[in-house]
Amino acid sequence: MTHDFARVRGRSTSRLRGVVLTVAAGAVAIGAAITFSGTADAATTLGASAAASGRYFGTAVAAYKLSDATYLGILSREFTMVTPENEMKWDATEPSQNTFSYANADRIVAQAVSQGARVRGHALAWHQQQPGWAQSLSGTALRSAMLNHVTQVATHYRGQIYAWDVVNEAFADGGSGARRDSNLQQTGNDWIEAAFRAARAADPAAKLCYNDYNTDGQNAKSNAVYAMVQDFKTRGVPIDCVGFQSHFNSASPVPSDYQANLQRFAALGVEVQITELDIEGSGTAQADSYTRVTQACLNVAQCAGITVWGIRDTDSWRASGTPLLFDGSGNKKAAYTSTLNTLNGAGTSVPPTTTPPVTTPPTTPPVTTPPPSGGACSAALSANAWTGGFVITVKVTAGASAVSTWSVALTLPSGSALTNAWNAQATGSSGAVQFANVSYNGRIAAGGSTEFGFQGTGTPPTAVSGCTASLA
Ligand code: G2I
Repeated sequence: MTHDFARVRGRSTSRLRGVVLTVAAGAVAIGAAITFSGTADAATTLGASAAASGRYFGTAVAAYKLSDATYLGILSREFTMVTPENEMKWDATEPSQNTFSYANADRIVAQAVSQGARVRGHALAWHQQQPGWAQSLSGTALRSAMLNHVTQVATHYRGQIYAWDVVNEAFADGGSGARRDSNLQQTGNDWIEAAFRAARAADPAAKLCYNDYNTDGQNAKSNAVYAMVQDFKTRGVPIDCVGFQSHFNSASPVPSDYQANLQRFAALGVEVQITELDIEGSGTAQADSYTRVTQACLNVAQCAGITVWGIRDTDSWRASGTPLLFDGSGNKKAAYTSTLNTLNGAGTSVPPTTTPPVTTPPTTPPVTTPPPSGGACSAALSANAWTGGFVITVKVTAGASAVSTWSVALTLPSGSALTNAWNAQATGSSGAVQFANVSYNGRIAAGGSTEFGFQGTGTPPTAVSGCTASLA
């Protein structure tokens, strides 16, 4: 099977640098008068710049390139979300029926964890890159095999995935608005919702996305996806996000209604994500297109982040179109600079509203601890909990001065355990735990904020016990 994009796609300067102030939640402990001037520097990496508005900036990653020092250097410096380019696909993870192969995907997940990035899982059910044994199945046998695949893979990565592309590219191109005719579609029109239900049961904390291409503007195909998402929301089929691949070139430029299209999906109550961005071209034209896409995401509160489909042009699935942000030598292109600058203009944009990734209503209402005024930093916690587990988002806010490092302390209830964290380095997994900044989010401008999160089993904590920071 081939992929047809041809048609539509086509400082503050402080004299007290290093001073550490500790502020207990709800109680202010601040030293004598400290004076500051100036404002924080703009962030200098894609990930840090996106984090300033609560978003991520990701890339597709190939496991076999992790031994390339240039590649690994850019990956770990710039990106806060990682998508395995091929390693989580059906042919890679289940080469023989019921025999699972996770080594390459696990390497990518381990790299993501080591650099404090999150992972987008891609993809559980797709008509392409199916193993031969699945291609030869049909009907009930294929349906069962597909659902078993979804269950097994989502279970293997339970608690480690920010969002799964549960179903990829299930709609036909062109004006029909029909489902793509595939072996999966032939198992019955309800195959998509069956896949989403299986994924939710296997990993209740992962956001579940539908992902497609040629749906980046309003057209017959995106209208059909829209109708499906609306229907799923109405009937309670678990779906949390829609991925817009955003593969662009001169034949298929960034649609004029790109932002409006993202916004209309967001209005359905799903998060929107730009999942596979690449834009063929060079120079200013390419840079301007990247600006448009980036600004569109920043302008839509529910746009959680942007993932580019590879690091250097030479890493791209369509390398000849030089569609990425770094050249073959790993140098930053004009498109990189325009993207970074656009992200850095985002300081005042509204952070995305997150959809609770849970099937059952939260058993613990969101709890916040009031930010202590005048402290070095404060931290506010919100919880989404379900029977047996929870996801916590913590907003760390700098006080009247910029900070360069921070740490948040809290105590997990007895019997609860931390399973993983993102945008922070965790110490401890039960009882008293601490979360320190990672390389790209230590610096917070005066009055600014950043977010990190963690996941655990048992019952959620309801408050932070303190926030400590070094002044910048
Ligand atoms: O086609 C671009 C993307 C469209 N949306 C879904 C994505 O999953 C898709 O990614 C591409 C990968 O970038 C390619 O790397 O999916 C292709 C397969 O449909 C990937 O190509 C495959 C080649 O077809 C294989 O021959 C090769 O063994 O990559 C494999 C690993 O390099």
